[in-house]
Amino acid sequence: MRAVIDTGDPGLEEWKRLFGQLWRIRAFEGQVQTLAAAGEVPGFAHLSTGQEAVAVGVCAHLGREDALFTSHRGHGHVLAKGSDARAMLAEIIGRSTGLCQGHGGSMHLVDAPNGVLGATGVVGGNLPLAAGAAWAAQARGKAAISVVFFGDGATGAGIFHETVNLSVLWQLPVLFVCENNGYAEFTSREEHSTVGSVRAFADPYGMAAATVDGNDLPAVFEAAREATARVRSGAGPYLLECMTHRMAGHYVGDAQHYRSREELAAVTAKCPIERMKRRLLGLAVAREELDAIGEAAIREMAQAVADARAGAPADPRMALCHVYGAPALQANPGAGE
Ligand SMILES: Cc1ncc(C[n+]2csc(CCOP(=O)(O)OP(=O)(O)O)c2C)c(N)n1
Ligand SMILES: [Mg+2]
Repeated sequence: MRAVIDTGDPGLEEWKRLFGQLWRIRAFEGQVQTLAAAGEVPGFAHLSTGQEAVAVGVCAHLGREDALFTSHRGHGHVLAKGSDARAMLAEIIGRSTGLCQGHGGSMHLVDAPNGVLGATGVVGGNLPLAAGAAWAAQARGKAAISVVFFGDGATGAGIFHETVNLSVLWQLPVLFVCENNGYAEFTSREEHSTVGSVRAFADPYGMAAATVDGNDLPAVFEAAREATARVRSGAGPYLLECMTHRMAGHYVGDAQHYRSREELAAVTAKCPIERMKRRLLGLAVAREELDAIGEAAIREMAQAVADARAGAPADPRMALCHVYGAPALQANPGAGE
């Protein structure tokens, strides 16, 4: 933690708060896992267990006015940005009290008043949207920046390269945060790409970039502090590659036959929460205080599930509202025959 304390250290109370944020994401997704296993989550649920330090370390530097875009693995990012856990859970289990009135679900969380302009299940689909929001901020002369979280697999999509090229050309205020967990679904990075480091993709485009240990909260915090400050200053886009590991399967229910027991044990040993706990213990924070922070997060999320469940189910008659098509087209396709 020393290096961080020397440069922009937010102080012990803030580190404890951020440790609590790691726990809030872990506890939130623990609830999602239980709900999904019980069949209460329509569609797939992808957990970010093991990757929480990226969400917390980056979002610590964002305000509500900054735009955030995320992927199919986005619960942690949205929570760390400050969205309401109850409304998120209600969305995930299809309640009308959800962030999107239950129309979007786990992979399509949107909370515009909080700057969460969207999650998407289309791998790489969030990248040009983030550049668009950055372009809008630039055109309006606003200080806000745009941040997009995506996986290493998304860099195989052409749209990643198109977006980076234009972002550098137009010097857009966009921060690309790649969570490099070494897998795209069930395929390891070695099996699907000849380019090991995602950071290397920045060089030919002349984009500033850094790679950081994504399981080390203070390291991510410091790297993101530099990256966001640079993007805010008008110096153009930035790529922050966070090396991390997903401790769970690709989705809830993935038996992970493609990973050895040894690999899973090694990944579990790198848990970002345990790591931060050791750091804080080293700074003489009492074990009891840290345990209480985790327990409070678990209680908060259990209550959030109860609150979410109390909401009315999304009304199927509303399914075609808030879409681009005119309501008349949705009412009765057979009319006029
Ligand atoms: C355009 C598109 N192609 C394929 C898929 C199927 N798919 C869902 S997740 C995924 C892997 C994504 O890997 P990565 O970007 O590394 O994210 P991670 O799941 O590791 O967080 C794929 C190929 C999709 N959703 N969208
Ligand atoms: Mg990946």
